[in-house]
Amino acid sequence: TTDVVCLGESMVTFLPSQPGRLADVPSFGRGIGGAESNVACALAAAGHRAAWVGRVGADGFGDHLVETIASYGVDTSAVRRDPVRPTGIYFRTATDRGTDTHEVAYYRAGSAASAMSPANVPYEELFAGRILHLSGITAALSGDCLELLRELTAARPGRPLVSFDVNHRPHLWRGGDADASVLLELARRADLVFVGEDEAEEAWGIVGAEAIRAAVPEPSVLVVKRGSAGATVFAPGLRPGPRSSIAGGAENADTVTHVPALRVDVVAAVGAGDAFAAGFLSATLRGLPVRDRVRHGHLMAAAVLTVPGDLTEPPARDHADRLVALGDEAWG
Ligand code: KDG
Repeated sequence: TTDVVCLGESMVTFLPSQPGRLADVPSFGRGIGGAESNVACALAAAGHRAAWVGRVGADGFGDHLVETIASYGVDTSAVRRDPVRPTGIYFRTATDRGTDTHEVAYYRAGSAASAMSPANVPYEELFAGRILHLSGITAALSGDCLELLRELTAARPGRPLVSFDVNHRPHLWRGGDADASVLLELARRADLVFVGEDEAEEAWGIVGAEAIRAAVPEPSVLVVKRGSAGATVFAPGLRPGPRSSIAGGAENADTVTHVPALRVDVVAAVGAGDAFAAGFLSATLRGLPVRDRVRHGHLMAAAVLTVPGDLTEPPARDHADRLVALGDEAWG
């Protein structure tokens, strides 16, 4: 069986040849992006069975996405092709220090992926994994996409564990019918939620990890990411074994675990959240203790933070395990 099925829009990404304003960049190199396929690629690279389900155009960019994502070992057999709508693309800028805000120019309105809806996705494939990984980006693409996320997060028999990365993208919510408060509703319906402290404040006006937990009490496991300060996990008494350990035991009160991040020289932050989710999910599938789940997340994120693109080869599993096992003094 598949370990993790990821659903979302992937795009061909254009990375600038030099830092500076978008208006001044002379040329761009091609990469791929898409938060959920990034998670699938990182999971596959880490040795898990991962699938990506999306919708691309019947065009060369769609071919490129499917071929590249498949080359990571991801199962792309359930990807749908839209005969009319194009594959989404986006451009972004880089800054010299890598940490400043980037300009992002999306060309994805009316894309093939924005036409995903409860009527045209392959449910059997979506529910075939142990975990279904979704993100708030999809909710912003169209009314149909939002409906789809509501469908997929609804409690129903046979639904796999739902992992939800809030992924608030302010650009995408401008001018739409819905607003980012729906991300709170979706987060409450998931079993495992990833959210940045900064995005919770930006999207919901909720400040601090404890307040986020109070607003999102339902998911068994809530991971609040706090940038270079690390991450805080709220989870009711984790038990061993992948499924039960994700679902936790509702009878137990939350345990709260803070895990410092690694210090790295950031080249580009894009993709780091996806890598973190992949590391956390990978360690969860392996039934590792919560601290080590976060450390695996931090390790995968650190690798992506040091490259300009969304994806990089993760450290080999035994290497990652050795780094995760280092004492607290190494982890800050
Ligand atoms: O997490 C990285 C993504 O943000 C990037 O690949 C592009 O999916 C993307 C988006 O919608 O922002």
